[in-house]
Amino acid sequence: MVPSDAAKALNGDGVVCLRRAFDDSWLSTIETGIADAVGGASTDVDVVHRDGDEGSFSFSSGAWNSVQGFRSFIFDSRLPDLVWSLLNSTELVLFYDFLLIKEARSDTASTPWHQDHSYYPIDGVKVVNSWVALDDIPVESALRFLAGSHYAKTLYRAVDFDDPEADYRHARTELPLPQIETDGSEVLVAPLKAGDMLVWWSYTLHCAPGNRLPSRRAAFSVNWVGDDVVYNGKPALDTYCESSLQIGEPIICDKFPLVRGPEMAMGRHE
Ligand SMILES: O=C(O)CCC(=O)C(=O)O
Repeated sequence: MVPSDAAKALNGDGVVCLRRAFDDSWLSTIETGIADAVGGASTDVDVVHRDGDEGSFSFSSGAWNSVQGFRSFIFDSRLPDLVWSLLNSTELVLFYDFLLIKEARSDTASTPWHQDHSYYPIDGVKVVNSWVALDDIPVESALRFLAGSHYAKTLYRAVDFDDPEADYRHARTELPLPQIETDGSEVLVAPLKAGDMLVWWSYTLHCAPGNRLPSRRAAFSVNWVGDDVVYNGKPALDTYCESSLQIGEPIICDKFPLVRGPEMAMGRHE
């Protein structure tokens, strides 16, 4: 279902771009979900308007259970099969969804360099972010990735998105981020069309500029874990935690459901 070289690119670079992964009809389903989420169905929506910016940026996390459009996209589209085919895992577990809208001219809504994994209370390396562009995104406002930065499985200090110089309250390692872009490392970036999907490992370092363009720049991402992942109970945002989970155990539960796995295969009717 995915180009044969996609897994190779993901494993080598830490990120891969799947062009035209979703058609307009699935994008409309997500847009319906966005209207519901910002209209109150998501209990975890933030709208931020920074002084000096014309546009706001908003985000919502972990809303799939209460937002029908998100749920339908996550469970009924080809998303789980695409991701599962890249994960090299006997299981595919839904971790959380994330909506990020950078309105036109939200100039300062930049995303600092970070690794998603620095924020998670889990151990394991089969953890991916599948990030779907909802608008055409030129290079100017596109995500940047540090090529191969997932490879060493080094976990860097979590940064505070509002103030990259501040200590993040869920920090769990003192290893500071390297000086990216000034040390000659290769930074990957690509312009995207609405419906293109990026998939990257949770250890891959990435960042994005604010949106200086006169049009919206939005994405809906779904984060997944595989069969090597266990809960470690370290402090993290509520979205990533579940108090009933045992340390050292897999995270499968109502909040983080199993979406693909061997025991879900149908038996043959004799
Ligand atoms: O889209 C962006 O600007 C940031 C997305 C991101 O860094 C993430 O989802 O981890």
